Amino acid sequence: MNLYSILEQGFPKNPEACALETPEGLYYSWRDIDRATAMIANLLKSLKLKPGSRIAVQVEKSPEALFLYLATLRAGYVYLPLNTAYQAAEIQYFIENAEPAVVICSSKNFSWISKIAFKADTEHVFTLDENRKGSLLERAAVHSDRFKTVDKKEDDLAAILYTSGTTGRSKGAMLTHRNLSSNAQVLKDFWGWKKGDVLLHALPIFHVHGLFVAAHGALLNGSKMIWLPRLDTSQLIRYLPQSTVMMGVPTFYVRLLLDPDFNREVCKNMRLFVSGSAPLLTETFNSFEKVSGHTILERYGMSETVMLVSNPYKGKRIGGSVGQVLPGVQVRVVSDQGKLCGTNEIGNIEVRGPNVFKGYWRMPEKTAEEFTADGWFKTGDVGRWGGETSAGKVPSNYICIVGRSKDLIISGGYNVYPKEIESFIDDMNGVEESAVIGIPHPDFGEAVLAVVVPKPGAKLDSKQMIDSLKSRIANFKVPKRIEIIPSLPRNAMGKVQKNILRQQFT
Ligand code: MCA
Ligand code: AMP
Repeated sequence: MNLYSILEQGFPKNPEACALETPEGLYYSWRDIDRATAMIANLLKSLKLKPGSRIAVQVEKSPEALFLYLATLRAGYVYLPLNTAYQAAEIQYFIENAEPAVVICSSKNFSWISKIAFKADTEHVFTLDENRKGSLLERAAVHSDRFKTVDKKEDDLAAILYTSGTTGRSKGAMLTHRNLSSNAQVLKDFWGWKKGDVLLHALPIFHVHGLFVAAHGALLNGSKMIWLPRLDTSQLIRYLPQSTVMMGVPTFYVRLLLDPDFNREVCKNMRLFVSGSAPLLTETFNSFEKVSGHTILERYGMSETVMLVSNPYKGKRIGGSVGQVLPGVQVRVVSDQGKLCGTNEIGNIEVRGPNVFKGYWRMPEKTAEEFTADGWFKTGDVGRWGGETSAGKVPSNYICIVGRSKDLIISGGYNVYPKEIESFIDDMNGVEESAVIGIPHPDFGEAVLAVVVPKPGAKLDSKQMIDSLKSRIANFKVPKRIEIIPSLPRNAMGKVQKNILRQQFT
């Protein structure tokens, strides 16, 4: 059992059919996917890596970046994608923690990334650029275009996805071939993938949403993907008439609605719009229905669990609810006292099933903490069955997410952990302490805002602080605004009252 072999079963009979199309006018057939992934898999095999070796990848989105992922699966190694926004300190942590045997990066970052990698005993560093250049493809070009996909056990690792932690450093969620293949197969039926579907793909491919939900869906269905390098609303509008399925974070839908060229006509061939990774406002859900004639299907997932809950394809999709539990997955809502919640009672969402990850990479204690004694994974999300949203009454088999027990901000679909940003700010000259909060943002859903207390007598310049953070952490984590105040509000226990700060600065 290898996830690639399962996806391959869905490839169309005609290998010359178009599998990927890019806005530059490049077309790749299914045969091209087979041959390119075979060549890269042969290159990886020639390196004689240890079983279970990690292949860490920080490259811009391109068809070849997708082939690299698929080749890693074929060769039986573990894929470790990294957000292209990550900077040196972040990359250093991931490489030191995961100890990849191979690192692949953009040529422009080779000098600093290779230094970090070789210091961490990585044996090979290759480059891959958006324009099909770089040492990875040069080296792969001399290898055979045939490769027998390596057999894997269902419990073998296919990928590690780093997710930031509420305390301490990021944790690598270990996903197995079974986690990913079972989820892809369930979604194929649940979302009614059918012959002739064309996926409009504009998400990044270093996270679950773009790589495992969107790309797996199209591959398993043998569907062509229109492969856009990033979100660009005019490109979406250009390609929507040729597409039937699109997946995006809520910002995709907010931006489409702001574009005067977006209308029903553009969506006339569309079958399905999926939203996830962050809450979709009912206002966006309703306006989208009005303007496009399509009801967005919202679903809910996590790096650790892939997809667990989704609004139905055929039944009623409800704004403000993430939908029903997917087939084969179990979800429960539990009170802080450990009692199962009934309809409309708010509690912690927990999940069990073939989709739930194997644990955090080299963190057995952290893994144990995140599971209950009877084997349920604690999502850190807070929700309820049924109840009511602004769209009306919600049936009791639908979940509504009402908040998070974890201190997490989701900005444009990217997770930002306040603790990480606070520790960077607290290390700055003249800073006594800080509190990082999320405030509503019309484009990103939530935006990062930092409230900072200066040391006595110190003068802080918020613009300079933002500039300094920009050079050290991924851009989406940098506060959009820094507010300087004399002291942070605290409760009787001495805990910072972030709810008061949110009220004050929203
Ligand atoms: C870019 N910027 C952001 C974000 N993205 N700021 C806050 N939040 C963001 N998400 C900032 C940049 O730092 C820059 O700031 C300015 O916006 C423009 O940057 P640019 O790269 O041009 O932005 P963009 O291309 O417009 O990107 C916005 C985006 C992108 C399309 C929303 O962030 C995106 O593709 N998000 C999708 C994330 C995703 O795939 N999440 C799935 C996670 P400055 O000018 O100051 O430098 S998987 C997951 O969560 C689970 C499993 C699930 O359920 O799916
Ligand atoms: P990640 O760690 O990037 O995998 O993010 C997972 C988190 O994203 C979940 O625990 C939720 O808090 C959030 N999330 C994903 N989909 C949705 C959704 N449809 N509505 C609300 N939150 C969501």
